[in-house]
Amino acid sequence: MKEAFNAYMKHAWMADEFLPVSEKGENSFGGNGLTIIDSLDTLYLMGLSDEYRAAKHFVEHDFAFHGRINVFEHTIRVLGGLLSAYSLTHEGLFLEKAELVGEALLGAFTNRIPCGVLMNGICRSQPWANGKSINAEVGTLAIEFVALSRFTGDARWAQKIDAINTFWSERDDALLKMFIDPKTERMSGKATIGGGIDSTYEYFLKLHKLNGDVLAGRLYRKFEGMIVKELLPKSGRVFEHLGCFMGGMLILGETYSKEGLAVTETCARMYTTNPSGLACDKVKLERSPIRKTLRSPISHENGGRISCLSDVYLLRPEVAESIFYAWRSTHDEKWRLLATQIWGAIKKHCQLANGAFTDVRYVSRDTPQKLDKQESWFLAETLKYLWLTFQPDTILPLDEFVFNTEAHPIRVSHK
Ligand code: DMJ
Repeated sequence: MKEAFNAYMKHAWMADEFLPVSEKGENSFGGNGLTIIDSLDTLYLMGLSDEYRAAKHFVEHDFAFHGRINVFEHTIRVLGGLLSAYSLTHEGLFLEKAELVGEALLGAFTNRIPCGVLMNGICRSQPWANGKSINAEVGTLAIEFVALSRFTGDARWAQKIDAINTFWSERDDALLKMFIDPKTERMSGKATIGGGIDSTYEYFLKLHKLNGDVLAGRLYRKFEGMIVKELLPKSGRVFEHLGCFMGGMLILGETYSKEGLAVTETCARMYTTNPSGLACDKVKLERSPIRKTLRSPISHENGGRISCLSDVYLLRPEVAESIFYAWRSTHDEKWRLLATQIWGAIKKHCQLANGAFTDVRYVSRDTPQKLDKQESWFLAETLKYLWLTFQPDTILPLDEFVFNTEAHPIRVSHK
């Protein structure tokens, strides 16, 4: 974390993202210092005090919330990052800035279903979504909005989430679909557990854990059963790395923790069975991998062959995340061994001489090729979950904190 963040500080300070091979920044999210805000809590938790101080100084003196706002990404990374920093430090500065961000995000609600993009305060959809909102853009605001209302005492954000949850409860008889028309409220497209829908399901459970929301708890139980029946990684299925968060979600939900642990094993195999030790971003499972259990954390014997459909590793966190939940729920050393193994491959293939880490391609070969992006989620999530797997459970106990989908811990309301 220290090396990755220092490289960003040196070459891309205040830019949204870091291109570590070119050694320059890129303002892909409106120029709001996204990487800094996404990294705040990790720096704080790991005790990297010089870097944390610089990041806090940025929030205090340089942070402005402007430009093209991606409602989903800015909610989970910027609003979530600020609320988490506030949850951990109780410093009013972070809540003040979170409120500023929350105020702008309210512009997405010209309808009950929010739009995906704000251009100078005007609602737009993602260019590729044909006027529709993406499911996860609608379902993944709940933790941040409800926490913001609780911390500020201003109910406006929580009211938006109540209205969205009513929308879900009117459609809870089948798995959710990818697109929602904000005007007609019609849902269309495919039902998956991968990108575009993933975190909607996660947030039902986490909102229930955050404040005991009864409707969210009921929705989670209903959808969880359908997910286990229809969307587990099984033979013949295509599965995205993004979908691997499902292991951790099922473990946290407890009813299907056995299935969650099995999903996590399968997802870990996406790394351990690849020659580079890094996972492909999308795979096909050739034969049911969750029928048997893993005998050794580094054995490749269980389950079927995994073939690579998208030969890149984008520093994604979902497998490290599920391993963290698996560790917390079982304390079985095999999860720490898997985390060590995954971390070794990341360090070997993704780290550059300047200390930064980058996305890579050709992970199905022995030696992947370096691309040119240090994703901000690598600092917010991947490194945090790997690190937490080796910390005592008293660091961020799961009955006191809920992690948003960008791994930003928010304190639950009864604590
Ligand atoms: C992160 O921004 C979040 O975890 C999100 O929910 C999904 N995509 C990325 C990481 O892969």
